[in-house]
Amino acid sequence: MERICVLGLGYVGLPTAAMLATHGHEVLGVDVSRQVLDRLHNGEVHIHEAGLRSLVRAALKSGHLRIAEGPEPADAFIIAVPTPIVREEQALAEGAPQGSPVADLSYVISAAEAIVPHLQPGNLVILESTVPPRTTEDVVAPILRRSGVRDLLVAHCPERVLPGRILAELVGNSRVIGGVDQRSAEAARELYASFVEGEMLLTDATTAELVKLMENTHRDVNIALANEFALVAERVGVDVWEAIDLANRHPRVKMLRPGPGVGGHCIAVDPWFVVQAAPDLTPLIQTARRVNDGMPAHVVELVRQAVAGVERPVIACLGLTYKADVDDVRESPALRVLELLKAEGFEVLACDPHVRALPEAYGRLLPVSEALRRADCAVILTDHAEFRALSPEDLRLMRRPLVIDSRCALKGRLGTPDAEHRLLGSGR
Ligand code: SAJ
Repeated sequence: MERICVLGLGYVGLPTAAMLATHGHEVLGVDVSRQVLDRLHNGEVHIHEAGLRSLVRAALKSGHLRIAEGPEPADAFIIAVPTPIVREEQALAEGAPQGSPVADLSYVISAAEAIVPHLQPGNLVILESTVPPRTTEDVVAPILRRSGVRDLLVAHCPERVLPGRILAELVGNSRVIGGVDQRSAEAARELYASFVEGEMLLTDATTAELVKLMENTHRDVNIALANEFALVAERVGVDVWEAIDLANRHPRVKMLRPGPGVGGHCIAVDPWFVVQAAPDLTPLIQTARRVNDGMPAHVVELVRQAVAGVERPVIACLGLTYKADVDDVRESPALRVLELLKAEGFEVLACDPHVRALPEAYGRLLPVSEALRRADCAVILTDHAEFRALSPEDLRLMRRPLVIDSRCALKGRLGTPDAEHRLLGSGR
């Protein structure tokens, strides 16, 4: 496999393109966003991920990675475009069950259609985007086959990398490779073998789709379980964090962590693709989604209780990204908390050292020290290293040192004389 065209230069497509280009392939990276292309042409990378900028720069400099607005003929095409969810109103209009979002496949369909004019006999097309079961067989393959080109190989190889560890996981993780037939799976295995050191697990395309959804749904349901226990612990006077630590000493128990909800472009989204395929068979998955989506409102309730009696309280929201030490605010439960606090009429200060710009509605981003100085109550929504390192002295800047900690970032580090520390999931 020599020439590879990667469609979509986001969190997955860009690292994959750069990795292939630095492992002996001629790669064309394609993106429809002018802004993304301009930045890459200037040697800038629009995604903040350890090691990615130098890898992309090396790939561009070597000439093995080129960037363009549209595809060109190649030996293999990799589709790594987003599959967001269509919001509830539109989903209802499209016939989805009450309130269940459905997948927006428009980017996948456009990418497949963009490839068609360039297809040649024997080409391999790999879909990496996460999709509802049967999409490769029923949506993507038919578009490609309509080209009339003979001998096309088609596979679904879901990406499984964790933001924050993308480059290491791209190489080290095992890879599920689902072909529409055996030859397709084998051809895809050969392509990934140039840089993947993990196991290559061959299966059919629909199984690969379901495996990917199963992985993220497993995580979502287990986070929902932790969140439900957090609420129970508050009611029965227990600290859920201590209880989870103790339960996890059992050799077959692995509870995850409660928090302000589940965000990101995967775990808060992918379970809906399973629901879409079988709404009548997935009550557990649907409930888990709603439990996690209910957590921001619970955090707001904790704030309301904590500042009852304070006149016109000012609330500092510490951490806006969907998880620690990344700069991604997609589907972030922290932003939902901010919106709900504002809707309740609180004065809210936004603070996140990893975020450079926010839509105007969220207000101006403030440095931590300024936000603390102006606040009556600080809510930790993301456990960035900067917040885990906050000291009693930092909190003494506050008008009234009161911290609501939805991530267990400061447990055991603050005593009552330093600051009042209220922990989500603790009824103590
Ligand atoms: N979270 C909790 N409690 C936990 C773990 C996570 O509340 O115990 C929250 C996080 O704060 C965050 C959300 O869940 O808001 C998701 O974070 P994450 O670190 O669990 O996952 P992602 O979305 O960054 O990446 C996931 C990964 N999937 C799994 O671990 C099964 C990654 O391997 C996938 O490639 C990625 O989704 C994807 O693109 O699908």
